[in-house]
Amino acid sequence: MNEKLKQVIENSRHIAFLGGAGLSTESGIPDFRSTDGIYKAQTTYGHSPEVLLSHDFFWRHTDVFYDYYRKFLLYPEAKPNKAHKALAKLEQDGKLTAVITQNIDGLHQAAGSQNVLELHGSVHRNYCTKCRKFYPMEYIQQSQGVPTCTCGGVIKPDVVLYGEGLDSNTLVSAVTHIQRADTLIVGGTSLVVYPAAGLIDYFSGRELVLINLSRTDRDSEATLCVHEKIGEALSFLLEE
Ligand code: CNA
Repeated sequence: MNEKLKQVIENSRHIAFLGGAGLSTESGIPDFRSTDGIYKAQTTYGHSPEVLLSHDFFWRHTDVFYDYYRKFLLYPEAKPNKAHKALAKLEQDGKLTAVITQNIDGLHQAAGSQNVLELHGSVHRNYCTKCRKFYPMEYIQQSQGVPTCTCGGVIKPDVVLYGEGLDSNTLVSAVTHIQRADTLIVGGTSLVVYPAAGLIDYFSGRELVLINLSRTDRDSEATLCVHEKIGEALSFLLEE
């Protein structure tokens, strides 16, 4: 157990958590930058995930987008891991005010977290671009080719694609939680996707903790850096 991490959490009263794809690798969902996910996408489709998951690509090649999306972005069997559960427990204990996530997999909610700010949306919500009717993930999974609504409109995942803006209410709420926090824990993110990565700049509290397998450009600003699997690093919270 990392004693310093334990101490920081014990001494904190208002923790905000900012996370990314690394949170869910221990649930079997690959991230973008440390696995062969990118390689697979590039060799199969001839484009990077950033291109395949862009607004332009969605509208120009909707069928290819959905082929990639179903194979690489939907993980109906994935279950929350120790990291998701530890964060849910910290919230229940009254220490954690918000989970701010770049993930779109819904695993924080599945673990029991209540205040989850999904910066990039969720695969569990999909809407008709014509009449705005909502559809669950299962509908996308089970449909063939381009999923369409009963009204005939094309269905789009409620996921922020590259080239699209983030929901402003979610962003404002994320900034507010970070500004009010005495501790910000950042975990499982390479901190290269903006504006999410820039949210760290709003933090002016005492402890900035980075928990990431690989180094990030912001490591030097942290009061504590933990280069471990985040599920393992936080698992002590589940033993208390
Ligand atoms: P990223 O750029 O793929 O970075 C992930 C980071 O997590 C890397 O630096 C890894 O070293 C680190 N990491 C991997 N596994 C662990 C672990 N077990 N413990 C600690 N660290 C780990 O992902 P970001 O989230 O930074 O990039 C943002 C993109 C990726 C967002 O737009 C996401 O929507 C998108 N994404 C989301 C998911 C998901 O919802 N689960 C999966 C893949 C990509």
